[in-house]
Amino acid sequence: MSDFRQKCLGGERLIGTFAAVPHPVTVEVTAAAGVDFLCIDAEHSQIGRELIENLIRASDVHRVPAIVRVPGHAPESIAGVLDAGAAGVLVPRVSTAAQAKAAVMATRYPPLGERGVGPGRAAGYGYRIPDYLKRANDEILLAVQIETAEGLAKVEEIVAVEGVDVIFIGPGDLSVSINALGPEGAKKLEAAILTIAKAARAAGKAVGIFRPSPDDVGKWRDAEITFYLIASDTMFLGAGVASAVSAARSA
Ligand code: 3PY
Ligand code: MG
Repeated sequence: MSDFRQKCLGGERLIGTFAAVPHPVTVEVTAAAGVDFLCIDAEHSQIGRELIENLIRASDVHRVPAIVRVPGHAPESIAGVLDAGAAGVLVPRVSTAAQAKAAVMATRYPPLGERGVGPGRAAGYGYRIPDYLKRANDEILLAVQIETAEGLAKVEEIVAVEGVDVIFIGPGDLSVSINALGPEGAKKLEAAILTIAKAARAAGKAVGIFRPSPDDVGKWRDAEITFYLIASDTMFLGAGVASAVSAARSA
């Protein structure tokens, strides 16, 4: 029994990162480093369906829940990663209640949704289907991203959708979509983030956000943002190498 979803819903602060490197070694290294969860990024990384199952397996070795950011809204991509054993899905660019409802339908088994039953890894390759059916709706996390101007304008209707667990803010896309780029746009972006967080909390949803570094995580405590994806394996690798080389050069 995994308590990952319950921890998210209960507002426990969880720190994860994106897995963008298409290799299980990196997932193992990251999982063993102590993250609370991983998000395999199949939206912006070159990670295809067959590889996802092995990346989830690598995370499972260290008992770290792995969710998957699916490339879009197709129900078959959501079903595919859940069948592979993902602890949940992160659905990008959700801008309307209808899109959020469609994500719920694809993620939850009846009567809450329309997910199809299959003999995937999650269900013991067919040998543990009844057991998986009993617990999947309780254990699978559904996070949807609000990261467009339309999503911001329709935030109240999106956060009201039953079956969505986490409203995840994508500041990168949001800043482009609402024209709040760079230092000049910082105030506008922050106001948009706080609007989304406030609406989500008022609707009883957990709130998450992407941060490129851990530097300002404390700043979002008052907004009750508890679900963090900090950078990615590729970003940590680049930052680690750059800082080591610079330290060695100045020694
Ligand atoms: C964004 O910032 O747009 C994201 O999707 C981060 O995950
Ligand atoms: Mg985005």
